[in-house]
Amino acid sequence: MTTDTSVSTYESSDITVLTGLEPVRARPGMYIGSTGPSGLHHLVWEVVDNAVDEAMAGFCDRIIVTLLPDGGCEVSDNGRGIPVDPHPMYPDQSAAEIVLTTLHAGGKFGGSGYKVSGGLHGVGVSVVNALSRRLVVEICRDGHLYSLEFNDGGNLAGPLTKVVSAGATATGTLVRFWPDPGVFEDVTFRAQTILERLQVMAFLNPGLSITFRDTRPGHEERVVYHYTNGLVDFIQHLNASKESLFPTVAHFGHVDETGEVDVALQWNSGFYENIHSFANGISTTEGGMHEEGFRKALTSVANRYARSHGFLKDKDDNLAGEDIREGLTAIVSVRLTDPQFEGQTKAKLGNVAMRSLVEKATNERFNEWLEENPRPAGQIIQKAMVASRARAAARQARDLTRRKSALEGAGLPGKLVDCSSRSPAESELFIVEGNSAGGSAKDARDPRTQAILPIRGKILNVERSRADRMLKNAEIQALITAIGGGIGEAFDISKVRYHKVIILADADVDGSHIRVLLLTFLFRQMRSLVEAGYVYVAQPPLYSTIVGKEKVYLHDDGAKEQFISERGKAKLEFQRLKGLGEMDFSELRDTTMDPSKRSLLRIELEQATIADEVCSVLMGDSVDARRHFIQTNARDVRFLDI
Ligand code: 0RA
Repeated sequence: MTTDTSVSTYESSDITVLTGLEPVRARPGMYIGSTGPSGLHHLVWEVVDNAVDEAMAGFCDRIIVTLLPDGGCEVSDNGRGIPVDPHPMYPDQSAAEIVLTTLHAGGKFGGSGYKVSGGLHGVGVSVVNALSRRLVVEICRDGHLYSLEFNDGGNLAGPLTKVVSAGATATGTLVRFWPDPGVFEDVTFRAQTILERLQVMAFLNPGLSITFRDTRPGHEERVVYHYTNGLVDFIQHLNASKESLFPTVAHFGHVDETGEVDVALQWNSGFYENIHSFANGISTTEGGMHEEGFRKALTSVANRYARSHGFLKDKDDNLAGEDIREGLTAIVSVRLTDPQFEGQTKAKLGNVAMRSLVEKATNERFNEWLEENPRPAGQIIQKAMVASRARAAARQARDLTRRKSALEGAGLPGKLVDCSSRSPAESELFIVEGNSAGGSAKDARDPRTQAILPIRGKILNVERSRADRMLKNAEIQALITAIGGGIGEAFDISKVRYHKVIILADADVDGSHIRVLLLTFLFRQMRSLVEAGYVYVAQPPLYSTIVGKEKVYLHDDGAKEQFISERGKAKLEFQRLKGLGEMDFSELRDTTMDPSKRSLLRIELEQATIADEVCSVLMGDSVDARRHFIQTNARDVRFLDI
């Protein structure tokens, strides 16, 4: 409330009506999520989705995405080409102009649109135009090459021009755009982000060839994704770093009047389930109706098979879904006319019809597959039965821990030095390697908001152990009780006691190993903690130097080089810091713990499939896969950092 008593008059001239593409520039976040890196890449997805729509409709089999030397991005396809004839309702505008300047005009334009369409927000390529400082479209159609150009967020630079006569049969669209630096925090595209997405699109659209070319100086590379076996290739790719239980991949599909579904699945010898679902080519990371139908049918088909083939006797309980899904890798991809995306991140499919479609397909076709493949079928059931026994043992171990902690009183691990605040939003848990460092951290902390959990050396590798063994491990138990949200499918983020869980380990090789073990545990057992952005890695500095009377800490070699270059000629001596254990409490506080001085790395889950793969490669059984990964990614700082 203010005490301002001035009366404001409201006139029609005060009301601003946003026309054309103005609303997009006024609120970019509403159309592309954010103006950060994710929003920037959204522009690429929007254009590529249009081209993929053209492929899904059966008119295009080649897409080329090129990052240009001057920072632009070009997407070309050999589809029908955006129509160029005058629009019946707006005779002085070409259809292409309308598609590029009108919201929601995209591929559905003209009524004879597609059966299905990607484009998460359905806003189309006009949004890309609105958020670009320049955009050029070239269209091959009717034997001609047309060109159309826009500046400064979608202002037409001139009318559609017929450039030359192309080959009589060639058709296609090329969109070249330069994101507006006035809109985006940073207009630099990241090749890896684009590659990962293009690969998934190629898996979901068998036969479609997607080429990525980075022609920016210093970045040069060219990659072609082209899979003839679609989801089967996808599953083999996901399981490549794992030991599969049997060589075949089950693959089936079904079409009815509500849409179409395509499912592929295989099991590996690991303990985690790995289900990825898609709707119209969009990753539904929050699941939804299609996943629900799949899980339900999978459980009932497996139980029916187990009973009819004597694996389960009359007196035995049914196998639980989670036991059947142990080690499962599956892709469920549906296509439908009007997808409803719900959930926190709009990544959950809400169309009820998809539940029965997928359930029916899985019930019928997966059952057939089991009957036709008795050896793998037996292996699947046997693995589920072992998982079921292990789960019973794990329950016992958990009950035992609960009783034990109940006897101990508060129920928190004895080693935890808790903070006094009871508000998770301001509380931080430092997981600290080694007891001596734990001691310094205890002295360096702010006791109100910072808690310390010292752990002894390397925790158990959860990638290679089942839940029962995991729960018997004292370090793991302490972590679970300290964090407070439980584990696995039952993990409840609302019960978590800290909104920052910070891993504090040395900057050396052993420290890296501990970080990876802890991150593997958190990713596998508390995934929503990672997804919520609650997991951090502290970055203790590698070097210190004295300037005058002040001690300056430098995080890594890069920071050291920069520091030297900024002081041209001063004589500097650097001390290499050895480890957390050798820092006294004031050093630890100033470099790593004090929120006003420290630098933390937040762990982000960019793509669950990639994270899963990295976990299995680095922590799983295949030594060859690990060696290959380390050799190929040794210079990728993303993986060095985590
Ligand atoms: C509107 C209508 C038609 C195709 C397209 C748009 C179209 C858009 C893009 C964007 C990138 N590549 C594209 N390819 C096609 C249908 C055209 C027809 O019926 O001939």
